[in-house]
Amino acid sequence: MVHRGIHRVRTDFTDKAISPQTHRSAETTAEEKIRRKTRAGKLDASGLRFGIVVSRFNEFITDRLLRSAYDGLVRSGASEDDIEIVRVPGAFEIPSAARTLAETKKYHAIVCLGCLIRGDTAHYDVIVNEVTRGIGQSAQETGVPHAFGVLTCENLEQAIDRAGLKMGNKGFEAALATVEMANLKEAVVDRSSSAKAKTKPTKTRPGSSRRKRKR
Ligand code: INI
Repeated sequence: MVHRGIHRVRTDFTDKAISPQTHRSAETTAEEKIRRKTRAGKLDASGLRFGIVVSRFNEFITDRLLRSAYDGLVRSGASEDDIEIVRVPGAFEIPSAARTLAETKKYHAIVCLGCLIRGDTAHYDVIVNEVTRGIGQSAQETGVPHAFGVLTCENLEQAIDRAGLKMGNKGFEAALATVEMANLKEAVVDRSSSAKAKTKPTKTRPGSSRRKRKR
């Protein structure tokens, strides 16, 4: 209702459907429902085993990616004994080494690190496509999460920026992505097996040497 140009603010909410409190609690309920239904992997690497595949080409950059990825895993709780590092000549060789590691089923996740710089090679695009496809294919066909920490840059400056300068460190990001995805897989597998068995699930571990995660 308007009184001489003054909009009266309604405070006598009797209609519960539109009161701000009701609206807010409906929103909270929806958020709460979504939150409860959502699965996301924790950033907890304790008890998980990781393979890191790192290429030697552009070593000045890939060494920085490696150090940061290693740091990311350890700081997330991974034991240094549970991290295996494999070196390959160039980015092109990353997918096959990653697949070899993944197929052993000893690792919960694989971190792939490399650096491709367009200026260095005429066949840059071919290698980029092959590496991307190969890593994705290895992840999908083995069921082991792989992180893509392969820089694809126009020039050396861009690579430096992504290996610890202006753009953070993609090695660190890749490491955290594997931790999250390994935990997500565990959460989803636990959930589906518990739905089938209707009993409390036990944690699944790749390989025969399972061990309980430290809590
Ligand atoms: N490998 C890289 O990791 N980065 C590059 O920029 C690169 N360039 O520029 O050629 C590169 N080439 C090597 C390639 O990955 C293979 O190791 C090589 O072709 C042998 O198979």
